[in-house]
Parts: sequence; C-alpha cells; structure tokens
Amino acid sequence: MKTLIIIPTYNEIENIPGLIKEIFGFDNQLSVMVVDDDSPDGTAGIVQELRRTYFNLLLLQRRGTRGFGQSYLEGFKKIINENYEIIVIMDADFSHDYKEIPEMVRKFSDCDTVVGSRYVQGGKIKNWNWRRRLLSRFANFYASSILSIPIYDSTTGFMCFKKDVLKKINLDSIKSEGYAFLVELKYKIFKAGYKITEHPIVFTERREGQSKMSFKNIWEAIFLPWKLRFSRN
Ligand SMILES: Nc1nc2c(ncn2[C@@H]2O[C@H](COP(=O)(O)OP(=O)(O)OP(=O)(O)O)[C@@H](O)[C@H]2O)c(=O)[nH]1
Ligand SMILES: [Mg+2]
Repeated sequence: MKTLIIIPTYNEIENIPGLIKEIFGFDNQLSVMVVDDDSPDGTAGIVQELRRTYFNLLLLQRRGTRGFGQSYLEGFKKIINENYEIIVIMDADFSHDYKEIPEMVRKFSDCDTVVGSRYVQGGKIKNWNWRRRLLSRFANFYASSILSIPIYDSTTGFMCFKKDVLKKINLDSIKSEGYAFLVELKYKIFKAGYKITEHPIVFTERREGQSKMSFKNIWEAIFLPWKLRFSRN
C-alpha cells in the first residue's frame, strides 16, 4: 500500500539526515514528508539537499508561527487528495522505530488506524526516568478515562491510519498542540467510527538534540480531555 510518513521537525539537524537515509535504505518504496517550522539550525536546508538523492522525499516549509499539531494538520491538508493509502506519523529523533511500519501496515486488514503502543504486552520504554514514566502513565490513564478511548497509549506520537480517515474528521476543529494534539487526533478518529488497533513498540529516548515539549503542552493535555468530552464538535 502506498505509504507516506510525515515527520514534523524543529531543530533536528542532528537527527534528520540519518533518519531519512535509514528509512529509504530500509524501504525505498516509502515516501517521506518533512514539515519544518523554519528551524534556525537549517534542518530544511539539509532536507532540500537530500531531495536531490531521494525522489520520494517531500518538504513542507512553514514560516511564521510554530506548532507541532499545526504542522501535522498542514501536512494532512497538503496530501489529502494525493494517492497515498496509508499515512504514518512519527518523530524525527529516532524514538520511533520505522522498522515497525510493515508490521503495523499488516494490521490494516481488520482496522483503520494502528497506534504504536508502549503500554500493551511487548511494548517498552528505554531510557526514561521513573518521573517521566509515571507522568506518561498518568496522562494516558487520565485521557482514556475521561474520553473512553479504547486504547492504552493515547499520547503516543507513532501511528498509522488510512488516508481517507482524514476526509471524515474535521481537521479545522483541531486546535491543540503537543500531547493534546495526539490525543485529540485519536479521539476524533475513534468518534468518526473507525477501528483503532494497538501494536507494541519499543520507545527509545531521543538520540540527539533537545526536547521541544514544554509545560504548556502538559497543561494543555490536562484541559483537553474535558474540552473534547463536553464539546459538540
Ligand atoms: N514542525 C514542528 N515540529 C516540532 C515542533 N515541536 C516539536 N516538533 C517535532 O516534533 C517531534 C516531537 O518533539 P520532541 O521534542 O521530540 O518531543 P518529545 O518526544 O515529547 O520530547 P523528547 O522525549 O525530549 O524527545 C520532533 O520530531 C520535533 O522536532 C514544532 O513546533 N514544529
Ligand atoms: Mg522526542
């Protein structure tokens, strides 16, 4: 199935060239779209150079405002009418193992969305301290309990879905960022009536570069489930 991986980037110059080379080395039938928010470190420039070698590599450069969720939404809108069948979303920092994609895609025979899950049997997190583990566990329990989403990992940033799923959810209604965006996307997919399956993944803490997730993202993730539960959208 024709698959496009969308990767948002902000200052990922230490990771993105290696990741792109590895992905195309693994499977040159895949397509990759990097959505860069005008990274000061020149991430977009490097991707532009790599496009000379990899014809299935796309670059969407955003200017002005920054945003993880908005980057994905702009990427989705750009490809919604293209002939990809499966969309994968993942981080640029090697936390998500692209080698799992074929296994995840195989699961589409009986579902519409496959979530890379740290919290099902076989799933794991490498190199996180107990505080971060506890926070993530709590965030998942919290979001799933309020929203009744039938999955154990609603904050994971690694997932695949059939492209046509995007046509049935109101992308303009999604305003959240960070972890909240990841929860909202899954919730909207679930509410639109699609079946979501979990696939165990081993999550590895970022190899290089710095985290961009902030306390603002955590606060947003606390309010979002209530907002979604009581909204009519
Ligand atoms: N386009 C875009 N990408 C972003 C933005 N913020 C983060 N990203 C990317 O989104 C992905 C996830 O961000 P991370 O900083 O790794 O967040 P995280 O995984 O929660 O944090 P770490 O555990 O420290 O890696 C990475 O590929 C980032 O480069 C943004 O504002 N715009
Ligand atoms: Mg990360």
